[in-house]
Amino acid sequence: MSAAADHPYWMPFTANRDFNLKPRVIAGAAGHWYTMSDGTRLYDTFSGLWTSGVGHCHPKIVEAVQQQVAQLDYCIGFQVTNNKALELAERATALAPDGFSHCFFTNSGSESADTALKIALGYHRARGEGHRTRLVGREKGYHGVNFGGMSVGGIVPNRKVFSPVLLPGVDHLRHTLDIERNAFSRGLPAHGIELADDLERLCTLHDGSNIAAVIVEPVPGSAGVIPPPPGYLERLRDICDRHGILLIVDEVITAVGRIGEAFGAQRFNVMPDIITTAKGLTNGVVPMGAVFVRDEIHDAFMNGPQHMIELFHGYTYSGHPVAAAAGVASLSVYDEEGTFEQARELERPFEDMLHSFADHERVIDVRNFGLMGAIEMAPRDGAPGARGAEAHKKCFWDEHVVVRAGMDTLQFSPFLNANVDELEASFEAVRRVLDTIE
Ligand code: PXG
Repeated sequence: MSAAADHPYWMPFTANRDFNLKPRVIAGAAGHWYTMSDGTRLYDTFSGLWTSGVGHCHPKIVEAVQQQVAQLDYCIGFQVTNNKALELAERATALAPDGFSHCFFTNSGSESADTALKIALGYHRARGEGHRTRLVGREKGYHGVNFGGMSVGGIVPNRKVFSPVLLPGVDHLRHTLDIERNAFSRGLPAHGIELADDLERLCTLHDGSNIAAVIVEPVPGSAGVIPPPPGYLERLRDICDRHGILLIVDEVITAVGRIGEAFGAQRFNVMPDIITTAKGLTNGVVPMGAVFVRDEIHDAFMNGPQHMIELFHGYTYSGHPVAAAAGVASLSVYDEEGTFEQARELERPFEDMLHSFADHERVIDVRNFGLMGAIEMAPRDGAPGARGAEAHKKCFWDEHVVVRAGMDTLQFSPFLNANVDELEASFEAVRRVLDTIE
């Protein structure tokens, strides 16, 4: 790909014109490293896009996918299914908290979010509470880019253009990012539990009996890693219980090891009603998501004439056999290699590496939980986002390290089985870049 080339690919969440000036194109990967066509290796500090916990092209997952695609490439998923989808549902629900015996397959986190919202509405209606239609999200929340997830989401640029056509009847809790009170907290920040009471206020305003569900990420990722204050999720759970509201926890990032357990629900010991996942479910190898539901929710649909479809919802590729094979192999690898334990062991060194930036002159906050981390830089005067974009490009071209920048926040999602020395070296590279950018 030559410099300044225009190309037919309109890239997602990308400054396409800027990208075209000097395209960053990956052609291969193995383990913790990407390679470009000219053979240059780059260390991946973001494990794909929070996706590839055990590294790229893991031989066991590659083999499982190769075998599956040769044996059953696709199979209709409506009224017929395939053995791999059944196997993955067994394996995945076995990892889920007690009382989550069913999951619904999707192809992405966005589809998981919209599926969860639809299940919540359908559940209330099936129980004769069809008046519960209101949905509650949170500022800075990210639940993908489909209309449901976008409506409950709280990332302003993602919503701005579509504002008039977002779902009606949606409110947002305030976000919990409070740099003034919580800057440089290690792990959960001390202040902000009272922000959960926003839900109680909405119940007072609308009457709780009109609210179907609340959806939050346990630790918001896209918005720049925002760990909740201790007790915050418990308080949301409690308010939901008092008003009969479902708690949907979006674990597209946090599930399968990113925070050291199969699910954040287990790490935080707060049981949601619905859990959405994607990304690490297949180690990012084939797109797939899954929505896990509590038995009571699933069972509420299992009514009416037996020959009738209970939920008019599904995707052509729900339970795709090749994706399911990647999922089964990934869960096996996590189990055999003790991946979640590895993630837990890496938490402390990772936290130390991140917080070594606390005294850097550009840095205004460092946040972390599990293997999710963020270094927030002060924005350049009059050019918010410029410093982040520059840091990202310099890391890539000068240091051969792939980091993710969201505006002026650098985000880190190390491999769950990262090598401490390699990770450390990548942070040294990031430091060199921060030292040199304006
Ligand atoms: N929910 C959550 C919590 C996510 O993090 C989605 C839903 C949507 O998933 P799909 O598969 O439809 O993209 C996500 C996706 C970032 C970043 O920079 C994170 C995501 C997407 C884009 C950027 O952290 N997460």
